Amino acid sequence: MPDITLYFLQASRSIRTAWQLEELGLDYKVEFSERENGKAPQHFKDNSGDALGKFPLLKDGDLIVGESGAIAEYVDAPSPRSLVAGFADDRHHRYLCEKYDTENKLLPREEGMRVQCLRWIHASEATYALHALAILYTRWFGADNPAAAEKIEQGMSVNVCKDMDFLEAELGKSKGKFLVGDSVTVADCMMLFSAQFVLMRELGTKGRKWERIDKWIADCESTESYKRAVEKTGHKL
Ligand SMILES: N[C@@H](CCC(=O)N[C@@H](CS)C(=O)NCC(=O)O)C(=O)O
Repeated sequence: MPDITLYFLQASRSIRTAWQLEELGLDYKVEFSERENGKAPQHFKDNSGDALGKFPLLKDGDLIVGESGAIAEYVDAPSPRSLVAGFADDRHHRYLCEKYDTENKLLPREEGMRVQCLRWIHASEATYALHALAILYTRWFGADNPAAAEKIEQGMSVNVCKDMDFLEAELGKSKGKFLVGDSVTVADCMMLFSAQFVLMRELGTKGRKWERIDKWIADCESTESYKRAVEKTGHKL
């Protein structure tokens, strides 16, 4: 069994990683911290051994992997060598080269689905979190200039609504109840937190509702693996 430790900050993207580890049935330890004044406590950052002090953080033996998207690719993706033609179906080679998603459960082997999943890994941060955080930070730091803050929020909410419309439309196209088909993939594991974050804090949503997104969130939260991740880590939104 691998020697995996997940540094888990309460109410954070860390749940993305815990859910993937549960999906893959991996054994892992959790180093958990509540937030203090909304932040990760300094001692937790220091203990994690990573200078940036952001979570999730995964330790696999001596290796430290930061960034939830990079952790997803590290855990789920085969190493580049196993993508080389002729090696992909070699069971022995797969056993040696693919890190932990040896069955291609979370990152499908089929190219179209794989590309979709990779897109969602990156979109969860570079598009969805980016637009939502611009609004959150404006609310936090723009209080002394309410007119400018309002202008930024109105401007960014156009992006957020477009993002959510896109997610809604993609869910409509999926052949199953999850984002990329009828079983959980890394796309769901990465995107769930982003969508919950936008909706719960009403970051640019302008009072709108997205029915398919609401149903998908409920379906994700009802999976046994997600429930186990929440129970094991103590995650609360
Ligand atoms: N892009 C990074 C973002 C990591 C991040 O900002 N995590 C926040 C929690 S969601 C954090 O650790 N904050 C602690 C702090 O700023 O004190 C990722 O996806 O892992």
